[in-house]
Amino acid sequence: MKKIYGVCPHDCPDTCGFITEVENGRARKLYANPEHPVTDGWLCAKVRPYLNHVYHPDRLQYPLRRVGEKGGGQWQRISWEEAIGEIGERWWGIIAEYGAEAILPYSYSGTLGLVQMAVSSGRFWNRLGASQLQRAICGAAGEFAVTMTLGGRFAPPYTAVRYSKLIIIWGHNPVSTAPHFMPHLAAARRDGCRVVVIDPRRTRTAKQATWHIAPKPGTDGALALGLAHIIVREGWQDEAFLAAHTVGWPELRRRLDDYPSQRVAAITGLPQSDIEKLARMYAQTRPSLIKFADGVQRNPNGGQTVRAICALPAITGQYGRPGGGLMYTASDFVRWDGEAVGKRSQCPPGGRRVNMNRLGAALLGEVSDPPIQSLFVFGANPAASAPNTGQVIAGLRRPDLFTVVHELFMTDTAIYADIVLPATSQLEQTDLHKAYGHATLAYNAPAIPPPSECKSNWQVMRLLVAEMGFTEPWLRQSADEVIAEVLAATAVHNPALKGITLERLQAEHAIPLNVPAVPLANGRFPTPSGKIELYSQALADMRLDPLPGFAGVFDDGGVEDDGRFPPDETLNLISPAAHHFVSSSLANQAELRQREGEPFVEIHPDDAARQGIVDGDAVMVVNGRGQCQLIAQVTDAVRPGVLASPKGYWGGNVNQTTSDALADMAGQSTFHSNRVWLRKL
Ligand SMILES: Nc1nc2c(c(=O)[nH]1)N[C@H]1C(S)=C(S)[C@@H](COP(=O)(O)OP(=O)(O)OC[C@H]3O[C@@H](n4cnc5c(=O)[nH]c(N)nc54)[C@H](O)[C@@H]3O)O[C@H]1N2
Ligand SMILES: Nc1nc2c(c(=O)[nH]1)N[C@H]1C(S)=C(S)[C@@H](COP(=O)(O)OP(=O)(O)OC[C@H]3O[C@@H](n4cnc5c(=O)[nH]c(N)nc54)[C@H](O)[C@@H]3O)O[C@H]1N2
Ligand code: SF4
Ligand SMILES: [Mo]
Repeated sequence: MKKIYGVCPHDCPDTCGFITEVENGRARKLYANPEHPVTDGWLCAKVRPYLNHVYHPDRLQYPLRRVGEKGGGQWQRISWEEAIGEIGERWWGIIAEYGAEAILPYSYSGTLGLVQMAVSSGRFWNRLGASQLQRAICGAAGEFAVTMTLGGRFAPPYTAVRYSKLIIIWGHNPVSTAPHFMPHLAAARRDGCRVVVIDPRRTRTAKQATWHIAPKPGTDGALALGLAHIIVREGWQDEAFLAAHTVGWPELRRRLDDYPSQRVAAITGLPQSDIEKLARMYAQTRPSLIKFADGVQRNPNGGQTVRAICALPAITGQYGRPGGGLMYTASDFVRWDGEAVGKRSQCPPGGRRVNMNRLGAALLGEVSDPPIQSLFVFGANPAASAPNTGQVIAGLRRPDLFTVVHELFMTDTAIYADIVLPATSQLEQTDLHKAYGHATLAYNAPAIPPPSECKSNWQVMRLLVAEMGFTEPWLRQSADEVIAEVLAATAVHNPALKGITLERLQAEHAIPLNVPAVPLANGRFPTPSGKIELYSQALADMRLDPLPGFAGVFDDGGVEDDGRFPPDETLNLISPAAHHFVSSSLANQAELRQREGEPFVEIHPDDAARQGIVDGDAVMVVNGRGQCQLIAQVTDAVRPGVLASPKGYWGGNVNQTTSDALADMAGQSTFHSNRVWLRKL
């Protein structure tokens, strides 16, 4: 019996360490690494039964070539040589006719590993001169807004909440999406810390809160500015902190005149008294922490919403205080050396950027000169997880598009491929993971041999490298060589990595980074001015509003004004994280799918009554983009006018209806700003 140390590869801030017990090449048990500082000996409900995922009978085993129509489901087994040879032949033809930019790689969150995601999405494609993917589906606006305001993303550790007296969890559902934060929150509550959750839906997290506040979706920017307005009206702001550590306070202060609580109540749909009460509570309780993730910024006003939220701890002087400030992500304690990851300087000029949120439109002609003639998907499932999937699927059906999908399973996307390649699971590959929820680095050693003919992303890249005739040594390294090189290159300019080597990671498995326990405590913010930029000249230069603001939220539902969609029956469908899946990953596990239940939609009793809908009815959510059949759950867990249905189900989900419009910053997705109509079936 061998014990192999690994890392959970999924898109989750906790990035747990786990141990696989292996006997005769077969994994017998998988459980939490008891020594991992954040995992603390337990795994979430999704990953506890992970061996069912690894040994799932539906795992793809061999390369496949489509026979018959696209999406027809008929396949022929081929060898790797044939598969790679066919890809090369098609690509040479496309490159000769259109240039390499006609090839688009599409990868995102199947794994968050350095080698199997970051480097596999960079080096080969840069060398090829392919189109670049603008990776904006998840938190682009929030990341950009935090960086423009504070200079980077430096969340305190989960343990910091032991000092907090008030925690506002804003548009974030950590019970499901950051489970290892919850024991720390529970301990803080036992010590008398109050917990406020701001979410249009009574989530699992909201159920554990002292107070749940349910604004209309997308209006949080106005709420944050309204809170600031009250704080200033009452003179509760920390002028000394503002003077020492911010730029643009006078300008922002004037902007706040536009957000009196009466107006904010009308925008957010909250009682004015609740807004007043929250402002008092936030300003008068110290230390106070605001924790948010990316759900709150998936709307047209997402970037400015996050700017407005970031202003609050500045106005109350809470940055840099133990238990105070902002807990977003810890991603910027280490940023991998870009040149080591992507080798840009040794490649042809970068290809044009294609926004992943516009995949359907791009495939259908929005991107031309050259048109996209080949799509290579790995570690992603856009036919289920991208917005406006009707368009994505219409694009994938294009007869002249050559699509390759590298996957563990025959996903909603893979069924439209010309060539399907079988991928390894995390237990069968080597990788290095930094977490986005905490400052730990962890090494994933392969525990078992790949089943049949499965290959890792990096192995496939190396096959493509050979096929395309590239000879650079950095395209031919082993996974460990890649890790050692990127670590060393990053450590040169980042003291957080001091003394951390590949050898140490292999021996110790998970190593905490050398970072301060209380980030930003020295009062230096890595912005151009060295201060918190309430007013951002950089944003002004980009012709964006330099001050946090609220521009409103609107989605037309993609409808024509043809009478089928009465305006007064509009509902806003939000589609948050499922408890038992990670996006569409793991949603094909029978046990997890059963626990999540049949695809459902939460409907407020008032909205249900208007349509004669009762609990358990089959209903349709529909708009001009598409439709999706769901089971009605009639519940006051959502506010009137709001529907909620989890993301990630296979076989046609709510993304048939979601919008592929982009938000105010960084090309961000706007999933939660989705106007739909409800029909009883
Ligand atoms: N179990 C599980 N865990 C996951 C994932 C998963 O799919 N399942 N996905 C992972 C990924 S990819 C990510 S990015 C993170 C996301 O982590 P979170 O941001 O915590 O997850 P979401 O459910 O997307 O959004 C959080 C909450 O925002 C609420 N919300 C939606 N619109 C608004 C709004 O306008 N205002 C406010 N105040 N609230 C709003 C939703 O109701 C939801 O409860 O989670 C990761 N972890
Ligand atoms: N309606 C709605 N939709 C959303 C969201 C929302 O809030 N609402 N949230 C969005 C967010 S935050 C995100 S991050 C995206 C996520 O969207 P995607 O990044 O597309 O994530 P998944 O749908 O989980 O698909 C990941 C796929 O990668 C495969 N995979 C896993 N490991 C590997 C590997 O090592 N190699 C290869 N080749 N494949 C692998 C898995 O089998 C899985 O099919 O979804 C977005 N979609
Ligand atoms: S999904 Fe998150 S909580 Fe679950 S094992 Fe992976 S990292 Fe840990
Ligand atoms: Mo995400």
